[in-house]
Amino acid sequence: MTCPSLKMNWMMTNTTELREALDNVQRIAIATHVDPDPDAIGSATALGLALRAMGKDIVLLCDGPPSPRSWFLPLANEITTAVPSGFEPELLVALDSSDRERLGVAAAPLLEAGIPIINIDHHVTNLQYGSINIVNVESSATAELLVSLIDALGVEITLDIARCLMAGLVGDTRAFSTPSVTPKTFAIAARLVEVGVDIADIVDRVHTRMSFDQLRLWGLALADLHLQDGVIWVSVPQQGREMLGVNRLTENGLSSLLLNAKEACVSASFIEKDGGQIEISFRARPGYNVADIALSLGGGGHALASGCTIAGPLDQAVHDVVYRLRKHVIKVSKSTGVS
Ligand SMILES: [Mn+2]
Repeated sequence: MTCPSLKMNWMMTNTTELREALDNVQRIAIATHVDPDPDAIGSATALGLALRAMGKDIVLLCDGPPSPRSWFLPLANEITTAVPSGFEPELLVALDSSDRERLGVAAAPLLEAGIPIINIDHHVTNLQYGSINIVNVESSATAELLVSLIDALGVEITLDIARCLMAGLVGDTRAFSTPSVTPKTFAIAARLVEVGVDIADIVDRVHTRMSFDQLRLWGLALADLHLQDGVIWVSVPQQGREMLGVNRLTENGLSSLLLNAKEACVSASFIEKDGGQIEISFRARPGYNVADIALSLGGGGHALASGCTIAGPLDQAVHDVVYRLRKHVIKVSKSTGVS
């Protein structure tokens, strides 16, 4: 049982530290995790806009381009994979990233240089790697957590900032349909709608719209669907993508789709990337936990949604990971009678 008043004080201490840390610097790097989702991009762009409103010079760092689901956000076109020469950040704000490695090569030189880090996140797997850690696992998204921080910085939540934050909320909560949604999530969403955010438009852009190529890729994956001991999975070899002419991987909601099968307790999609690395996305029904397995494989996430990237070959990766998932499902089903 957590004590609400203690928690409030803890947050206030951290936001005071945050304010002081930001007051003392001019050039700030904002970094988010590799394979960025709408919460990663929405949080980075929202904080970028807020810090710019405070008169700070910023650079937004991320490995790889934002997914097409986030391209529409203000500042998304400023996200870069390296600090521009001549810009020397004095502080690094890490967003939505459970550990330093997930910040990718974009932030690596700054981590090596040892500049102070402000770690803002909501993942239960967060390793508290910052000089200041603002980690609240009760927030449904990093974007949700950011609202009180932006308030504490005295920055007005403009329509642009609100759209970025809503994209993060809608992304991580699958349009307010996950168990992580709380009354606070709705209170924050209501505030953003009051500022003028068109929630239907954001949900459409973040969740519903899909390219024709992505649907074709799903078709290929679903043609080879497996289910064993409550574990459902698909794998897409690089060759298959080439055959379809789908070279650029967009983030995949495939693992969420798989969990629609009523026989499934956990799902996994394995996608072979260019270069042979295997990108794995996990989803679980309540009662199961795919955070631990992702973490043990060098990834991160939440109990019900996580991911990682591991070495190939694809067949071996599928074999090893499915075996571990089956063991987990069998163990949980035995201990709880869940089926
Ligand atoms: Mn998130």
